[in-house]
Amino acid sequence: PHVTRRADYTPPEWRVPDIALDFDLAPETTRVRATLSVERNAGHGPLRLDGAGQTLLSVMIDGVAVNDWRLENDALVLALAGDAHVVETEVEIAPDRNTQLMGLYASGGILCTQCEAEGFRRITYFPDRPDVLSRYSVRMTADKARYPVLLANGDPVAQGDLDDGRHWAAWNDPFPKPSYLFALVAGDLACNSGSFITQSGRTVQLGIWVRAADVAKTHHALEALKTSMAWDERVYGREYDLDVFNIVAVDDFNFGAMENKGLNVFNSRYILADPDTATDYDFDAIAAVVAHEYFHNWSGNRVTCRDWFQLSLKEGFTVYRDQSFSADQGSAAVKRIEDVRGLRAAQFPEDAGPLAHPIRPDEYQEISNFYTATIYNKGAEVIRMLATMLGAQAFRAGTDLYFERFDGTAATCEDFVASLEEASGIDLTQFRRWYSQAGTPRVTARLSHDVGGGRAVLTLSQSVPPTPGQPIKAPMVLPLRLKLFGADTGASLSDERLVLLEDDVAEIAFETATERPVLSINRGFSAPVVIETDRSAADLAFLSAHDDDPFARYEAMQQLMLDTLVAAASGMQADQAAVIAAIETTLDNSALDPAFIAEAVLLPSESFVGDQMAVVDPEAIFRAREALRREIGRALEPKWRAAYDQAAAIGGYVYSPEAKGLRRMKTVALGYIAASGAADAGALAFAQFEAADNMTDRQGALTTLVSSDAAERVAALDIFYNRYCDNALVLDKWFQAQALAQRDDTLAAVEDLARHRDFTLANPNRARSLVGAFSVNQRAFNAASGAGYRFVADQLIALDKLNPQTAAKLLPPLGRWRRYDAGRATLMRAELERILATPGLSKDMFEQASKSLA
Ligand code: B3K
Ligand code: ZN
Repeated sequence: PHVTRRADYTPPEWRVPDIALDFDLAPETTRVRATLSVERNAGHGPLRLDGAGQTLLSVMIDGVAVNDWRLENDALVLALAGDAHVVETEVEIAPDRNTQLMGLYASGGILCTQCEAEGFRRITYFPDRPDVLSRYSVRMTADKARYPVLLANGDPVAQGDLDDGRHWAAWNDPFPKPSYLFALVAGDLACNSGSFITQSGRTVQLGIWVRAADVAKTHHALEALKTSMAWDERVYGREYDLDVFNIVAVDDFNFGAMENKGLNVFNSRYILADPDTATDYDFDAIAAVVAHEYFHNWSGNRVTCRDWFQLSLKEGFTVYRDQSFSADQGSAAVKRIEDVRGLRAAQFPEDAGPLAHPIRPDEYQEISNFYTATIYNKGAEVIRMLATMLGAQAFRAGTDLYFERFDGTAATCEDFVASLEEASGIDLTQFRRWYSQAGTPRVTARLSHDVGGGRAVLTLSQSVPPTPGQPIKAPMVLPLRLKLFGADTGASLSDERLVLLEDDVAEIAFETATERPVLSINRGFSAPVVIETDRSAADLAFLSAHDDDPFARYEAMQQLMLDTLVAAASGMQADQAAVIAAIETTLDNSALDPAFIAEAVLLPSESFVGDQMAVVDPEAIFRAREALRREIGRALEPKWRAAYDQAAAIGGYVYSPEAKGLRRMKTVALGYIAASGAADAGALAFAQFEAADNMTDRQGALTTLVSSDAAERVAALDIFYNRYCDNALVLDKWFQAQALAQRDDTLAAVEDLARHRDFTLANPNRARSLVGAFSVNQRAFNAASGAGYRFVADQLIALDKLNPQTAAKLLPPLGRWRRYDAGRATLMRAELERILATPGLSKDMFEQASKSLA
């Protein structure tokens, strides 16, 4: 396989300052005429234009048709005599046969594009790399009845009707951009429009384009867009730069959304919402993704990436920006808990497995495989650590300098770090290891206390585990926020300190400790590391009740629960009582936000428990967790019922942080009532399901019922299906709920669902809702028979023929074989081998499967 290496970067030989594109659009055959002004930039080589899959019709150089071109690995190679020329090509492509959903494709009658990372080459011949920046002018012609709306990047310039029932539109984007940010859309779309006045007083026209029937579901997204625009002005001083900003929602999309300049294209699941069809989680995710794509206008578009190894330059930073934005819209503590939970669920396992890579990778076979939780979420944690170390003011000075210095260019991670370094005066030499070393650092913390002397010493040590290609690691810079509390009085024994652990081992002395201190460490999750302490169950329970950092409180409770679950799953004595008492204290604390309580009392996931064990035993973990859930449910049943009734008393649906917290609490309480085995649990859940005036309550009840043996289970699934079978996004929830069900028959049910008439691998959301969800259902996926592995491998082999990118994204769970017993490991490896032996396997799948076996 061809490997691309970061060290091999060379500047482009040719620049393309201007490109004019002329599209004659039709789903079966679209003709694309491209006119490139090219200028030699470096070297003496021919002009090499990337391509993939198109039919080349003609080539002209400086207005003259030529035949002395050649195709080399799909690239069009032209020998050019001088240093500046005009190159014109004409090609044909077939959008409605494009099942990969990269390049120009059709989704439900809409023609749309996806170019990041390397999709533009599937549209026309071009140096398809992010450091070639061009001004684009685009003309589109299409049938007016089928495609009344024609959109592209930038600002609209002109439009007109032709006499054959066709019409045309021209758009211009004045900002030079890389090809991955190109977009066009043609379709029968309706618009929810709005406007935003920027800080300098310019009016921007905003449009969210969807099918006419869906316009009513776009208000939340439009509001989120306006809020994001104001937030980026206020927090980063970044103003929008074009006269229009359009968003289009399509049903078939490989990921969440795409930040094309002035024309974002979204997976409809991150735009469409109303209370009947979208959960609170969906509403929050919509605002976060709208904000994320909008923020890319500066962190990604105005300043873009030099090469794809720098992907985290835009993605890590933009995730950090959207996380901060969301934290500002509601409870920052709950947002942090959710983000850390997501990091631990997706990124920590990646960092601990065969696909581990640094946030700035050194090599790739297929760049699509590197849109990972590491690049995005660990990347965001790295930016967060920088913000913590610099402080708000210096961090802002650093980002200002970065935006100013690199505006209009293709930059590197190094450029970003150097800007922060220069603006703050802080030496980030060692910190840069976060960009080059993979693996989650582990920190051991031991606190010793000298009773007479009133002195405490904290000994910290760090190690970074080996990862593929990186057997030995150097110590990282770990910013750890920490504080001591008195075990007897609960008083703060120290101010919070920010300790930078830079060496393998360090000792920190605290002078003020007269009573026995309890350590609160990595408060706010200030560093993305695993902390190992010897704190007792009593100390953890104490912190879960008294710590003044909400994240640390949550964390203490999680650690207490984890210790109990790992012990139980390993056949050791487990202290259920301490967990139950800590939950009770939390439930009783009326000063706490219900949204926080709901997060704090939830047990860690089965997979997270598995991640703590030397060998994952999925059955034992499931049994231990269910047993603990049952005990928590039983012991505190009156409290769960009281919490439930209190939350249920909120009345009609409102979308507010308070109401969301209560709805969350309601479903968490319902889950514990059901876990207790109470005879009326099924009826209670079904009543919630039937009476719900919103999807959060309805889905919460359904999820509870789906994992139960309640008589109401099948009825609820049928009612849900019949009510929503015409709504693809809600039907995804129906598939997903069953794939995640904690039941003995989940695998069989999922195999049936894969044959359901509404199941299709052609739609990525549907594929993920069944196959993706099932493969994170730890117990069902890891059935000792290997049938879960076989099912997923079968689906991925089939999906790879349609859509390699989406298939390859779903492969990593099969690569976790090192974490399991020999029997399961053998079965998983056999499926990986079978995938690798499949004729015509994509390079996406080849890279993932071969690395997973290594
Ligand atoms: N930049 C896109 C992701 C593109 C993924 C290509 N495989 C969305 C985002 O991160 O905002
Ligand atoms: Zn992004």
